[in-house]
Amino acid sequence: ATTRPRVLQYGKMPLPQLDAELAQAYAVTLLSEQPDPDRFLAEHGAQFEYLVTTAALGLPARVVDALPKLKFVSSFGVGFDALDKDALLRRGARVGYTPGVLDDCVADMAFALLLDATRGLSASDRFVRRGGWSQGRFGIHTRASGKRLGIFGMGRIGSTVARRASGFDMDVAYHNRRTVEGSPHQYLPSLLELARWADILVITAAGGDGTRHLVNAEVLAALGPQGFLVNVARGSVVDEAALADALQHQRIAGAGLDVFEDEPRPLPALLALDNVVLAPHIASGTHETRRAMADLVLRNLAQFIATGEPEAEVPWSAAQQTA
Ligand code: 8YV
Repeated sequence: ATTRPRVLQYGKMPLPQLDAELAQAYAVTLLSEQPDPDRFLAEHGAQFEYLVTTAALGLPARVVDALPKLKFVSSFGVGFDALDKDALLRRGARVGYTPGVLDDCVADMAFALLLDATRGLSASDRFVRRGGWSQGRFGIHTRASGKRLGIFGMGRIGSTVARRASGFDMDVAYHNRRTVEGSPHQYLPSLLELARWADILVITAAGGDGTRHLVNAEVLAALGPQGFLVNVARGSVVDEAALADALQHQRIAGAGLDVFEDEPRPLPALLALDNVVLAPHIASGTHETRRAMADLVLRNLAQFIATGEPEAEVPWSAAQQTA
């Protein structure tokens, strides 16, 4: 029998089947199950060239620095803000990820949150369950169709959200680091102007230092008391304390959030509010999409091992620097 390549798996995958498939194809060590992970790394770190992680777990510098032979990281997810870029570049390790295959489900979730927040669907469910219906009426809410939809971050996911919006007769404008060539939508040169223009602001921008807290108290004030915020990107893009304050004092009308600054701990102030819908980072969490992401994680790893070129590589990955 041929020996299977060694793989260090940083933690459990968001699709249990993938844990089994990795263990079948590779000699896998699950780092999170080691009695003392740091000691394991110190003693055995030099044995591993390949590592598997997820966008949510990320990869800290401490781990990269303990893997002197690391060549390739296959990450489950499209976000790469939690992978330590500097440590990986120093190591010369390349990084595969899973863009494209989750756009539809993330855009679907943006619309689910948008419709829920504007129509009060989750609040209405709580109302029915607590027997409120037999006591009185549920309040009236806000129409979603025909509204102005502002999209912050016009990448693959943002443009999929924009396509959905046309079915709701929405007017779409966007803000992005740069204008997107060929986009039929109006570009607004600042996030503040987009917030001022929009009835509903959807965040589909990358996380990381470049977007940290860009949605702040000023942007929320510009969105205004009739405005709604939807975030399916990263919690770090929004100043969550400022958002909770704006929701509490009705400086915006409502919000739908799939992501938070400190997951899995949404700011406690949010839990008490009826005008915000809270989801536990599930936008990509469908059988179909998680399967497609798992397949790409496996293909990236197998192809890197076989050819030295993964199918999909993060923009700053080592090879791209020299390309
Ligand atoms: C994943 C995500 O559910 O793709 C991403 O960047 O945040 C989600 O799709 C998550 O990363 C799984 O760990």
